[in-house]
Amino acid sequence: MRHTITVLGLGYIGLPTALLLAAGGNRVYGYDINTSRVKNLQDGTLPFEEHGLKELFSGARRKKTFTAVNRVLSTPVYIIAVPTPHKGYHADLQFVRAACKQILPFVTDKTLIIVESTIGPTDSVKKLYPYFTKHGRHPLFAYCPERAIPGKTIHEMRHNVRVIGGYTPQAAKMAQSLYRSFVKNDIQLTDVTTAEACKVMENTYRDVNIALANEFGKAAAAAGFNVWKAIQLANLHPRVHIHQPGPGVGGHCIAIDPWYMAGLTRDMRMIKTARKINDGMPAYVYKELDHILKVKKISAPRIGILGYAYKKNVSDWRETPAGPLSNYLKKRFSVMIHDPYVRIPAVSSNLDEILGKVSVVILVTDHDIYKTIDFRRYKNIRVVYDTRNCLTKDQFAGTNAQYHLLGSPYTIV
Ligand code: SAJ
Repeated sequence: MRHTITVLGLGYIGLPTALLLAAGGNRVYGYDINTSRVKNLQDGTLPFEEHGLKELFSGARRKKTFTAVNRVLSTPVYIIAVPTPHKGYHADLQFVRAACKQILPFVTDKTLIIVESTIGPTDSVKKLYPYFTKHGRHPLFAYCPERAIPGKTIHEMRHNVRVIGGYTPQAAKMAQSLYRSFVKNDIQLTDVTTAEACKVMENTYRDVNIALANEFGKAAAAAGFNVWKAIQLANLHPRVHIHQPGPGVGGHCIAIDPWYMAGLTRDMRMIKTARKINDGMPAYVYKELDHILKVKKISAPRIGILGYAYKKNVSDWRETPAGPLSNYLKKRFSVMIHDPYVRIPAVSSNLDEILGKVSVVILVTDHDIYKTIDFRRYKNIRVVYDTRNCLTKDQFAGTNAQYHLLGSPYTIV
């Protein structure tokens, strides 16, 4: 065994990290405040699906390298991977602080504490480390933000370059040796504040770029060109990488982290504007659809929403733009929602039934399954509004349906 580690927080990031560390030859304890999650893990049940997680879990159980625990034990290393919800311009550190409080009795000047939860620039130096010094401890402390994406978490945790910020160079080096047990790519070392800024800048870059693509989409609809084709051609330029427009930005990262950057000084305008543009996309899509319905003289449609997850081929629906969009639509129309992955009462997994009952379809999430719908089977459908450029013209050959694409002139098939 190389290291004995406790991971606090067994969610989308903490659990895969714990199991990868266990597979990398460490002895790992996993703690979560959710006692039923701990109990289920002890009984062999995973709390969510993620590609490759099952295999890691059964390997760790067989080798007895991972144990889910109900109380925090004394270990030389602690990794904190609890949620940091968004509170105004700051990361809400209540869960991180609670984790720090739980480990405090075991913390000495030799303990290594690593925070993975997304926090704002300077949070470690100004808010977290002082908690330990106030109690007479000077632990080794590092910030190691995760970069993995839902659906490919395990692969990305193994293969992405990692950035580790140390409160001291010694802490950074120790954290590096720990992550070496499963990270196959480069691990760059820096100070804590730079690592915090780097993480938030990555997600801010994407949010602002998506907002720009959404503005291009609005311009395209107004001026009469196809934004998807224009972006594809613009991206052939060697230094241009425009993102894709869509119905808005969801998930627990890109829709939230930019606020931590936007609050650092008063003179921050672009990031706030980008956030507003992306948050405003469900309302824009609703208005566009309303316009299409007026032009087509469809007065009381039954609307089918395709996709509730925040992005394709995953079950995660945190901050999904389908939420506000369906709320706008439900105020005036009868709405049915389909998603093959999201299992909540408002969402059905019976695609054929929904397509057989609605006159208008709006595609919100570009799940692969929608690419093979044969719209000829549903003579009842009059309008299909695609907000992701997911469907193809072939799917509409020989149908009564009119296909409209976000960010393009109104297409008549
Ligand atoms: N989206 C667009 N247009 C695009 C790209 C995405 O509208 O061109 C939308 C998606 O549909 C989705 C949202 O943006 O609603 C975010 O999706 P995503 O796949 O870009 O990102 P997340 O939130 O799932 O994961 C991001 C990743 N960060 C970056 O790519 C910089 C991931 O690496 C991070 O680990 C994660 O945030 C995090 O935890 O911070």
